[in-house]
Amino acid sequence: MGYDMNEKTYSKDLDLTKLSPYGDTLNDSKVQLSFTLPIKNDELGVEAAKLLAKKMGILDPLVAESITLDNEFTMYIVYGSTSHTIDYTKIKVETVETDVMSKKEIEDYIDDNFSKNIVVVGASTGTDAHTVGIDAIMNMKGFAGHYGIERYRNIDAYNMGSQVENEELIKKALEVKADVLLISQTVTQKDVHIKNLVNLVELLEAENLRDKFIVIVGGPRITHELAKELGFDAGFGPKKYAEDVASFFIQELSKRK
Ligand code: B12
Repeated sequence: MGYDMNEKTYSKDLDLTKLSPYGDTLNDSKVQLSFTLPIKNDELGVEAAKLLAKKMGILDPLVAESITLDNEFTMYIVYGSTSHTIDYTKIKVETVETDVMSKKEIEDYIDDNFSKNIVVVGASTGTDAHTVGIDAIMNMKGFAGHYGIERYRNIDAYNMGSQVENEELIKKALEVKADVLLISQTVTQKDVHIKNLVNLVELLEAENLRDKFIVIVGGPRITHELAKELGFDAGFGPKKYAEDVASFFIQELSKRK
């Protein structure tokens, strides 16, 4: 039953068509969730949290913590078993399909395939004030051991920072003759990112500029599938770095030459 230490494999009790969380043992379906309710921290609140968890399909919910945030707000941590499973064998995810190269390979590829430096303009756009994502991709020092594209010897990178209007980004892109636009979007509340991203594509199309640039979006809730749906060339989410996006855009630029 469960993980076999000798075989270093899971036993046949693991059914990937009915995948459920592993807590203490295989298939026990244990989960932990936390949420805040706009009520005071008392017995009634604990019961409310438990009932809500049951409605979410959590069996035998245990309210392990109720934390007072202020007089009218309480945060709950609830343990229990989910009553749901998913069929892992049927999952399909649309991802960017390019060979990811190292920084050196990317620089060599640019030398071999282009007669000039690649020009990239990036920003966190609209009302979005989060800079860490775009900095992770673009800044010299990079992120988590991955240098940003500013450090690539044959990429000219312009990082415009945050809260940059789409019009401003396009203006800069034209001014520096950009090949690639990198957009970062972190705040997704009330779908503000969708409106802003669609607005960028519409502005580019209205000016007949859409095909002039490779347009890429990234952020914690961005998927390649969403990006394509919105009219972008690619989308990158968490655990993606400068090499991932640079590998994509140099190969794409090369295809379009
Ligand atoms: C730091 C932070 C802030 C700072 C930002 C400072 C700064 N200079 O950036 C401040 C305090 C300003 C802030 C403000 C707000 N924040 Co804030 N913030 C965060 C926090 C704690 C960390 C974000 C971060 O830096 N992550 C690290 C980077 C490296 O990760 P990343 O962005 O995902 O980037 C990676 C990938 O996504 C990808 N990537 C990202 N961009 C791009 C672009 C391209 C082209 C590519 C290829 C890849 C790529 O590559 C990166 C490396 O792998 C998160 C919570 C959390 N722990 O994540 C909340 C969080 C993002 N914030 C949130 C919110 C709601 C806000 C506010 C609205 C709060 C408020 N009510 O005022 C405001 C919004 C202000 C605004 N107008 O934008 C929510 C967003 C929820 C949502 N999805 O909408 C979060 C998730 C917190 C939460 N749990 O509620 N925030």
